[in-house]
Amino acid sequence: MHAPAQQPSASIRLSDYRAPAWRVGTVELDFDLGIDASEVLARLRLHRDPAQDAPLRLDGENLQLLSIVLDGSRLPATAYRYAGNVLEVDGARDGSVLETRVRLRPAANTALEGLYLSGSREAGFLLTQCEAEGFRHITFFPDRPDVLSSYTVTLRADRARFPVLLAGGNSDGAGELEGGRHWARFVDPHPKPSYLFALVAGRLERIERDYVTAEGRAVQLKIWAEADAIGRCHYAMDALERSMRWDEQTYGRNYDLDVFHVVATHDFNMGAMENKGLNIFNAKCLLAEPDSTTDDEYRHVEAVVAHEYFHNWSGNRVTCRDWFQLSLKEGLTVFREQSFSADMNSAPLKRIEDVALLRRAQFPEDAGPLAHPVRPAQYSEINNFYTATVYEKGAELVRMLAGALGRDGFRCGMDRYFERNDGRAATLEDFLGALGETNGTDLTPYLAWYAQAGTPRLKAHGHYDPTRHAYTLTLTQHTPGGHGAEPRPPLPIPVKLALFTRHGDMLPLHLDGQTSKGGNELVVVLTQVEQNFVFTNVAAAPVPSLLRGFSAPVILECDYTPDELALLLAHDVDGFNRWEAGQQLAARAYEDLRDGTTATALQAWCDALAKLFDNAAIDDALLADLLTPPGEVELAERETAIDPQRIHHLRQTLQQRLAARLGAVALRQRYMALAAHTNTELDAPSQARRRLKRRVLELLALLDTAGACALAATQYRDAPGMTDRLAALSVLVRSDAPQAAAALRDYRARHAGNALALDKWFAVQAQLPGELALDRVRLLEHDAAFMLKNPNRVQSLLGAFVRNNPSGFHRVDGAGYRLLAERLVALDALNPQVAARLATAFNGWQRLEPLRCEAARAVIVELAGHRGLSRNLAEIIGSVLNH
Ligand code: B3K
Ligand code: ZN
Repeated sequence: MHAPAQQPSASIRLSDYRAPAWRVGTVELDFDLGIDASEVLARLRLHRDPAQDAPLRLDGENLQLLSIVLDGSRLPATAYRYAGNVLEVDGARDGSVLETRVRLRPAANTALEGLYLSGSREAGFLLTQCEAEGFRHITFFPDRPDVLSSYTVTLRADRARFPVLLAGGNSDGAGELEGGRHWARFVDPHPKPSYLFALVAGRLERIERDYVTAEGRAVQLKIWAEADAIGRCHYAMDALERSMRWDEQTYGRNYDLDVFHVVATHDFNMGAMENKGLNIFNAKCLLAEPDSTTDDEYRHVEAVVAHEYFHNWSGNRVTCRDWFQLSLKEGLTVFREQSFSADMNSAPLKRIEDVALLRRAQFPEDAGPLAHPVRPAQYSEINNFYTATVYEKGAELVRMLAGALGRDGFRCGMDRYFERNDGRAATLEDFLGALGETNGTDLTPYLAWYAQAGTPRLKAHGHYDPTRHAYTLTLTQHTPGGHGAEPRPPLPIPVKLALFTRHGDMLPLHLDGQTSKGGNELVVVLTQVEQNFVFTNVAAAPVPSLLRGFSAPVILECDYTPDELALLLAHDVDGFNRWEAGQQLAARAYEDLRDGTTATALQAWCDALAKLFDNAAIDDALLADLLTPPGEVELAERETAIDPQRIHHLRQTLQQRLAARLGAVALRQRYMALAAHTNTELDAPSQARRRLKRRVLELLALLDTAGACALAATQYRDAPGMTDRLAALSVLVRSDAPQAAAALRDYRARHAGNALALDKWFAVQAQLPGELALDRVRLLEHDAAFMLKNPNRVQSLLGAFVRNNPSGFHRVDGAGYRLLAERLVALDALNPQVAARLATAFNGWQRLEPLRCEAARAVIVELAGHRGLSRNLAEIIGSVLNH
């Protein structure tokens, strides 16, 4: 099962896809549930593909087989073989019924895949996680997404220990059994793949709400959580209702069962899971209340609730043929969630947040050894492909398609896609086909985006001809990297653009050779390696605003002067591009500092922001984002020999210069004005004020540390909610302030019983910049509340350290790398999925400066040689090392 990293593990290839030789029409599952041991009886009605002559082979991992019965006869040991995670059965025919009985050990399942225990043996509850291949840890089955079956599930358990019994689908009866036991049955009328199966059993409380769909179906919405958490589920209920209405109005999609269950658990490998009719959520993506949840987390809860709900159509009713098509459901559902969140909140801020995430998480992935296409061609462990590329870049590709078709065209195409593929396991070709055909457009050129890794570079060069009053924009594309010599055809790149006068006004656009649309913004699509676009009637050399709204996931290289960027920062009406101009200018300013060159960009950046700082018309939240330069990870992407501590230092200096330009007096005044409105309301202006207040305090801390820390200590003490409390705590900790220790003690005592709040206590300390971080992390690992077994806790301490704290993790002595490697080995034995995700922090080590590069290499080589690594971790380490 566990292959050492040096040996290439068997790869699954897209090109090897074959339709299943055996399908399962109906499944009846009977669970006899217990914490230490559970038994599963599965009754499968089998259908054979007459075109294939293959024996019946079912997936099954770590299953203790108790009995096997085919068409009513118990099979002798000679009639089946269970080896290498496959059960092969002789004598099955089309229409045969196979019954297997297996025993599972939920409490011993630390991988949190299949059936497992959340929480303690005494008080915890049982639940399942099946995507991608967890169902084979529950019973023998053709565990692949193109086998769709009708499920009837019966749960039996002790009533006192498991008062609540839930499975996906509609309720189909419940009752008492002898000996204090009870049962409940669920029937799902919609055939589904095995990865969407789920059950939950234990002591849970619920809140509920009646909902009537646009089509008139009465639905009970029920959110379940442990007693101490149920009071924090009301925000998620509201978000769920908003999501359901939005999908009805925007896509005409209605919910399709009588009940929709949502369950919160503290033990979960990822954010949440869209199981049919029974979504299961990591508590951190569901629970929310002012005292322990920040504004960012509130928005995240809303987004994840929406994402999982939207999967009911994009993923569940229309599912994926195979896991190579994962982005068909994930990219599309992220895009749907992004549109929803933009409608519920501020659209430009949402766009800024999403592009910042893409750059922080996906661009580095796409530039390093873990790069893969949105539709990968092969994999060893599918759980390693739930990546920023499949999700976030995948969403960008859907956004380009939606943009190409326009609002109505996209909606018609989506209607066609859902109708034509309802109840089917589809491919990306089905998706592009439906969208294109409805609109009489051939979208197949966009398939190239799905097939190649790497972030394309788009060069833009403008030339103004004063005699012809013509402005020629030359666009050139190039996608670097790629393993081997695969051809890299030009991609269709939609570039939304506008032209500005030197006074900051937008020009009406006349694109040569095209009937003018008469507007002052348009989209040109680059389809060749290089193309010229000529604009006429341009009175003077303009400043182009390119890739507005981030119309394609590329890196734009444009020879702007600092003044031109400052002009866009001051005047662009596209909120995203305004921010983007500021980011580009800040990056130039950073380079000025780094290279000791003339500080024109630095000056222009500071001057432009000083003006905006005094501009009352600008939104507080946008201003906060404008006052934030690109993050350390993003700045590192511009370097060749990366020294993360130097980058941290330079970025701090950059912000210090900005703070000095704004001035301590002005910063303090603005802080006081914002602090006068302190509340815990979630309306946009209140959230925006908190966001700006935090940024202003952070900037002040770089200028007048003692003064800012005094303000922070007061803010910490008086904070009515978590956003203000955590912001203040973070400023104190990061400034290494004398007040930090007391605040940390207070926080710890105040939130001792709240795991999610405690996670933030670990995370804020793991992000101490520089050399101080490692010792703090080591110390915190000995804290009684630290557990390697809990993914959220691992993420809050180790994840925050290795991923969000480059200057702390990348110590020149390599101690950060050694700590990570040691913890990975321990973690891998418990939970391979979490270990593998953490290990991606080694991505990009080849581009570190020589000392760190060598230190990292030595550690990774040693780790790769470790015997008995899981397939998950081995694949990541192998890829990181070998490419
Ligand atoms: N589909 C799940 C992710 C499953 C991850 C499996 N390792 C959550 C989501 O994207 O909605
Ligand atoms: Zn998803």
